Amino acid sequence: MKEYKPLLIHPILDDLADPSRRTILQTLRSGAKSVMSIVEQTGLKQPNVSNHLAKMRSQGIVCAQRCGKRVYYRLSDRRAEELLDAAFPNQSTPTMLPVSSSNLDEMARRYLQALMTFDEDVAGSVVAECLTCSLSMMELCVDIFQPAMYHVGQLYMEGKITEAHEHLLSNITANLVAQIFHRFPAKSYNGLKVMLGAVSGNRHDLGLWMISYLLKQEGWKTYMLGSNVPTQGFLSLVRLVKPNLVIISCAQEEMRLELKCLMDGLNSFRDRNRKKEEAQDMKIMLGGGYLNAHQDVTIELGADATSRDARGLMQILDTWF
Ligand code: B12
Repeated sequence: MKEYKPLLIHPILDDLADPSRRTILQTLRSGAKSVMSIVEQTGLKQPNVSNHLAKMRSQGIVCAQRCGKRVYYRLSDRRAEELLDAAFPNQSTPTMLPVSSSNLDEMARRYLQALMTFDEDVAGSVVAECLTCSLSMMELCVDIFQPAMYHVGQLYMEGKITEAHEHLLSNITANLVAQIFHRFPAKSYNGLKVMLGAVSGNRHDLGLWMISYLLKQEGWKTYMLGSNVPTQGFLSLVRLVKPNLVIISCAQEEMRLELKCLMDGLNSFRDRNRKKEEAQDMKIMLGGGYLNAHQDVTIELGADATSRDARGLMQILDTWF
């Protein structure tokens, strides 16, 4: 005779009988959400949603994850998703994607879609999902945010969004980058100093912020000057701090003259230092949109290296330090 194992009744089945919980669980089928976005999507009152989420969390049906100031809720396991699929077969469930390079593209597409709602909460929920899939800070920056922002540039060029949209979307992304940074442990100080800045006139500093956070995580002491740094001020800070590495970002050809001034100043500073034998050598890297399109300029201006993205930059640093 065949032996049947007793079926464990998942607590989610009780919850499906309650209309509010059913609505909340249905909303979570499309991925992690904050309380506010559940409230917006379901029309339920916020205390009601919070109450149900707290109870379902204690029963292990949903789990919570903090991303910056917000907490995102998602279905706790595959079984809960399967039960919901069985209960509502007509509505497809976008399943939680395991991390693999093939679905990083899909996540990037979803992040871009979320950005296009112009809603920080919605974009945050995709990032929360990426975190629950254990994406690294590097993957989030280079494989999710960067392609999405490049696409934003494309939409701007095609006249589909305005410069104000560009501002909003880069601020949403910059804010999320700053928030996720605190989710990853940083190594202890490695004894190395890096100064980062965008050449005078260049207001594009999102990529630099990513690099700055990634280096901090690796134990570097960072001096992040941000966007549009006046050349003379940049040079005097380099003389004062004497970093081991200077990272300069330049997005457009129009800034080439300023970039040359900055590079000439940095090169004469390190030539003087090289004559003093006790002074440490300082490496200089150039990058950003302009250098990505004109890599030869790196050598021409006397920098040591360039890279198309933060991942390549880290690989070069591994060989230097
Ligand atoms: C967001 C954005 C803005 C924001 C910037 C906000 C901010 N705080 O950064 C705002 C709205 C201010 C802006 C303004 C302008 N922008 Co704009 N902007 C963009 C956009 C859409 C995304 C840039 C971005 O954040 N990318 C994501 C980051 C992660 O990528 P990244 O910068 O390339 O950085 C990575 C790598 O390059 C590398 N890297 C970066 N720096 C360094 C340094 C070193 C040493 C190394 C090794 C590597 C490295 O690592 C980073 C991480 O992996 C781009 C589109 C694009 N294709 O880049 C246009 C883009 C750069 N902008 C452009 C233009 C024309 C402008 C404006 C003139 C008008 C406009 N479109 O609004 C002004 C100019 C302002 C100025 N004086 O600088 C053009 C430039 C074209 C060109 N080549 O001349 C682009 C390409 C859009 C386009 N297709 O028209 N912009």
